[in-house]
Amino acid sequence: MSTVLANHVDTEKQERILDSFRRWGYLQAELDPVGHFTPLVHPELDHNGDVADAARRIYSRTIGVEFMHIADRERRRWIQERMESELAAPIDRAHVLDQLVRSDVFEQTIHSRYIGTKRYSLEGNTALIPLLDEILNAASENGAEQAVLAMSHRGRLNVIINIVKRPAAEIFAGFEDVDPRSVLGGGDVKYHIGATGIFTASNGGKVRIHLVSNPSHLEAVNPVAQGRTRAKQIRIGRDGKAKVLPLIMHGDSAFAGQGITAETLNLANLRGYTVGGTVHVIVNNLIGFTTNPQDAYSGRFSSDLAKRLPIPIFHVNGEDPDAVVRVGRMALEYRYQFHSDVVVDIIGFRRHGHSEVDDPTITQPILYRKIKEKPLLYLSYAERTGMDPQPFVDKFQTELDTAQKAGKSMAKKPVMRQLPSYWAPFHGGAYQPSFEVDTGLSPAELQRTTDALTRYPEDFHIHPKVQKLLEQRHEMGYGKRPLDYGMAEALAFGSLALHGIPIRLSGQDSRRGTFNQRHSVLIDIVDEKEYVPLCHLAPGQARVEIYNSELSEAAVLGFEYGYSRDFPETLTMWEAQFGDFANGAQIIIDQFVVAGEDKWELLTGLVMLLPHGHEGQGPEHSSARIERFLQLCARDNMQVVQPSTAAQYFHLLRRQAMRKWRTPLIVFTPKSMLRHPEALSPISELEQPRFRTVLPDENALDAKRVLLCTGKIGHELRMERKKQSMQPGSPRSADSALRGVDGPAIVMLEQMYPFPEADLRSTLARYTNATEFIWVQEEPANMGALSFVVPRLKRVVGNKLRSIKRAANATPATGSAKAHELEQKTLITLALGKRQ
Ligand SMILES: Cc1ncc(C[n+]2csc(CCOP(=O)(O)OP(=O)(O)O)c2C)c(N)n1
Repeated sequence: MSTVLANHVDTEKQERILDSFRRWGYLQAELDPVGHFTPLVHPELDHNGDVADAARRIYSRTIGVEFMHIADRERRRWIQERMESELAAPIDRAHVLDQLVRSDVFEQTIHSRYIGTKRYSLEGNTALIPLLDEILNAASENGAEQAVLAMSHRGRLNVIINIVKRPAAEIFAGFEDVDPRSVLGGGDVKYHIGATGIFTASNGGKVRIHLVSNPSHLEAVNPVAQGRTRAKQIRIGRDGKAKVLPLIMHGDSAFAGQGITAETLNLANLRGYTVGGTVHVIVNNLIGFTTNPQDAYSGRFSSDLAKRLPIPIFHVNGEDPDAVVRVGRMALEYRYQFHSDVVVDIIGFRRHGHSEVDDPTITQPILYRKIKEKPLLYLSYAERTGMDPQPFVDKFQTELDTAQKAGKSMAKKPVMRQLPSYWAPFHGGAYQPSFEVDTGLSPAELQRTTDALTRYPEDFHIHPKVQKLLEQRHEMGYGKRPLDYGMAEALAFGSLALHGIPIRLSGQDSRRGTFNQRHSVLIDIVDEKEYVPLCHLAPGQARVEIYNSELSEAAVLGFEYGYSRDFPETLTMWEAQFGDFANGAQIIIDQFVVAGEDKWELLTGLVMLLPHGHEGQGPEHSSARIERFLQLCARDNMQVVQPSTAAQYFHLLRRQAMRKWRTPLIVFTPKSMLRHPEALSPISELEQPRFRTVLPDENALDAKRVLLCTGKIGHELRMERKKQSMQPGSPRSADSALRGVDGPAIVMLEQMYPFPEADLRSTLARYTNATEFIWVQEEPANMGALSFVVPRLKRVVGNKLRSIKRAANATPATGSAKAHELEQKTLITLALGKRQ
């Protein structure tokens, strides 16, 4: 490609000058329409002459591009050539003007007709609309058929009508707040709700747009959008990455400040998470609520964080719509050329306060005096280009008037989205026992799955420990030794995949398993080649993906939530390294997983695997915070479960995948119990029909004291009870087999929510001699399931209920292993009480 500079550069010195501008030119670019952001003086740009002038025109006008940090020469050259050349095709200015009119006039109309209502106007950055329009036009030319968009409040309604192409009447209906009864106690504000629509590109191509629903929590939607994109891409197959484009918009303060931005950028090139490049647009108004940039980010640009990746960052002055459109195309083409993330930082201003009811002159009086003088962008563009905007304005105003009338008369709150057809078989809502399906397998099916799970190629050099493990698993599958959790899980995954249900699991070190329990990926000890038995079960099986994730909780959980949103038929799972770390993803839990159905009527069958249990490993390797999950339970919004045996875990996973009820599943998983004899299961339990919400103690039906518990403590109580009854002098030791066990009954609550009241009632009714019921937990009194289960258990057993637990504490567990043992012993002794 010949460049406009080619004629000027003929000496080495000239080449060096040019290179300086390529490297630093963006620092002197004229990027800020309100002059808040003065160009830097940079000594390496202090040159005169033709080359310097030409280079300055290219690299220091209204576009500033940071790209010299990219090591790959081809990529740098690609950008240079495009920056230094004339445009391949002229910009359709009439179209740009129309876009600007639509963008500006929409805001003005809402402003004047719904005075004092928040909308988070785009004014000051209305060139975002022609930017997105150009990106989508270019995407369509490159084969895009769908785009997943994510954005916060700012300009969202504008994007919904002008880019997603929802009828404006729906937005007006939102401002009229029609049909409030439909959302009593639920729903969400209008600038958070998602929307779908069809964007028609200038080449006639249709791009289906999915604007992701999001919470107020800024940037939290980023990984969700990427997970959704990945699911859509995988569903399509080979051309998925070209056909589905992710496009995420950010506020400048939020992009710089929120940690999840960094976590999400880091997913870009990871094999389990890549989406072939995300287009990021920072809708930069150089302010965050009342905070100036110098208080919001330490670098010069909000976008500096993006330099963690070798990707280009295009800054563009939002008052130069031609430059904006040019950058949009360049960014999009770069994404398609290099399958890379790319950032567009469109710099404008914010015409009003943070919302329209907020007065910005209190905190930025000088800036807002300047802003007051700024003309609307469509007017300045029309003047600069010599076009008459009025016909565009009249046409759009008429459209809006008609839409407002239609919106006012809407009887129902409009639903701005259409779910893809793959959601048709699934449903949410309140739990019904009729949702249940049988999850047991015949011995023949178990053996077939076992064979496939324990096979590997003949020339594979297997680690001796793994070889032994596979041999043991083979014996487990054939009923020659009891099953542990690792094999129960493998059989659940394998049997589901064989029946066409895809599996996706990701988390830190999930391939091997934090506790050395999974071994889903075999590593050849000679060449480190990988072999995944779950992917070689049988021809025609479903896809199985198990990934080690980056060391993040929020972004990875958000990604898997997003994936589950667009792949409801996949058993999608996120695993925490220890459940304690799940609170790093608290925003994703609270705002998406738990509340998505209530706020947006959007379902997920996501599974969260959270290792839990007090094992003397200190305050941060003990608790997945059962109490917090239980506090969030209402209206059957999720399932909270702690399976106490390998077989229960097997049925639980299969139940989640096989039912059509799509509700999140929170599983507290074992650590020390993973291979503990108490938690192993005979293979026959995999042939049983279903997961059981309550496990009775069949050996102690005549007990006077009934202990109710969940998880590891139940096993510990049983072990101690056994030990005591074996001691010389114990009445139990004489004729044990005939009389059942001595001491209290130990009943396991396997599912805490939905609370299995009917199952508990029928189970506990069998203990006809029982005079006392005790809830026993190893967690401190202010944690664990206690405050959730006690009132519910009282409905079943009345006021006979007592509880035994650790004293209330600020942390879940002691830092001393010995102190832990002492505490645990006391707890168990108290619970077992005097010999009966
Ligand atoms: C995680 C989080 N913290 C705080 C807020 C409150 N809040 C809403 S908008 C906003 C300012 C955002 O500034 P910026 O990212 O620059 O976007 P702008 O509103 O200027 O478009 C803040 C602090 C929030 N929504 N989310």
